[in-house]
Amino acid sequence: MEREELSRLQDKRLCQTVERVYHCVPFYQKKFKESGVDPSSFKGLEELGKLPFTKKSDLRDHYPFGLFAAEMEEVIRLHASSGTKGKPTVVGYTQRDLDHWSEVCARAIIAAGGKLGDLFHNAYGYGLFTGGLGMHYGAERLGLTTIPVSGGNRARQAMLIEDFRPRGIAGTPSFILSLGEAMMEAGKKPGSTSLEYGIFGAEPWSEEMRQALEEMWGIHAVDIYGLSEVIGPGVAIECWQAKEGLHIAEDHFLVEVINPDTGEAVPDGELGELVFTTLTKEAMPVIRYRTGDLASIHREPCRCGRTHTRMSRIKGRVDDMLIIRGVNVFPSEIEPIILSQPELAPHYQLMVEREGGLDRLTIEVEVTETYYRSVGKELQNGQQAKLLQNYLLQKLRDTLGLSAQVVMHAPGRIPRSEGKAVRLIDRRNTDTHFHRKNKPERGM
Ligand code: DLL
Repeated sequence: MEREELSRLQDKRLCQTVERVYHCVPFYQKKFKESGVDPSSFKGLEELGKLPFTKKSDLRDHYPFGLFAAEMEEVIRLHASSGTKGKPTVVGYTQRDLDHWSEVCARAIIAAGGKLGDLFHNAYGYGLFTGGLGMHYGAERLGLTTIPVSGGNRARQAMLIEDFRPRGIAGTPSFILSLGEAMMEAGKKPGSTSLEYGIFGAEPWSEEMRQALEEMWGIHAVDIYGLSEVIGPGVAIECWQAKEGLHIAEDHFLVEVINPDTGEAVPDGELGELVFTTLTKEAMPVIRYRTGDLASIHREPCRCGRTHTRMSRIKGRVDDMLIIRGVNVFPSEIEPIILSQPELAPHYQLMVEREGGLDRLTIEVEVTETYYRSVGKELQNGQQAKLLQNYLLQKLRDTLGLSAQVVMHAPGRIPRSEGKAVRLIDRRNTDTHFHRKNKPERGM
């Protein structure tokens, strides 16, 4: 769609959404009145900045259905995300919402290289998590032979891939990586399966991880982004042709990027917090929803021909930034350094502890089988292992200015993910493991 036509459509849909939430959701009515927004004279896109932000805490405060803008008889599906603690965030869908969601997910699969006749192995978790059912309905909408495998049970998944011969696969990058590993352990080659493309997201991952997945499976690996509060997967997707940013389904989701501290818009190309306004949702539209996800956007058309705005990979979440001895770092910045080290496997965990008022970071990494065979029991204290450890520490210092501890483990010692990987273990406020947000069940 040409940009002008798209803007007209967004304008119209924004006004409809503003009317809807004002009349159907007391929370928005109150917020609009406080912000001086009168839907009957609201001018659409040019006045977007006048609308109040919606935060995750607003969803929690109105748990479970307080922000719904449709009668319960019209709401035919619920999903929820577990969040950090306490009650989950609940979202609802009307039949039309499900139709739109299927459409954006179908588009996403096409952008990733999917086509009619494909078998599609869907390893996102089915359940309250949006990943499984979201991609499932998208694949069916496209007419693909959809295999609802869900997460977990790697050996069985490996067998099904060999026997059914799917062309496409979807799942969290960490799970698909460990699935490939399970195949190799069983003496099979993930690189010689029928798979040609993979749709990976729901957790942060890096270019280096893409390379690892593409090499392991011999596929195109593309990044898919989304969040339950906005719809689920399908908010944005890379195209297999360029893999240069994720195309946002802008006819359904209006994007802004703001400075998380001031709430002001940041210029295109600059990193900030993504904010989305849904344009077609009926059951639970959101107005200027602050995602907490950090990315940048750019608006030039892609070489694949798509005209929609693209967003960068997610760099991290606003609340995931670590401050280690005065150095700000996102967990996602550490991944490329680990993955660029051929002696290390692409599995890691970060542990933050507080000691004497200072935060201390320990990076737990795993060595490859080949490397392990060459150093054997000397992994903890041997000369060769020490060299590798020092090299890694030096790289962290040079690239990120970060001082951390590195602990090296034998192959298989870092827990494998079945859904969203738990990369960060935060022990600053508690003795028990407290996983900030990426609880495994969220992505199962
Ligand atoms: O993770 C929806 C989804 C399912 C997206 C399958 C892609 C594929 P939630 O469980 O609500 O929804 O979690 C949303 O996950 O705010 C981001 O922090 C993170 N996230 C999602 N996709 C990506 C991605 C689904 N491609 C939260 N890269 C979001 C980095 C991602 N982070």
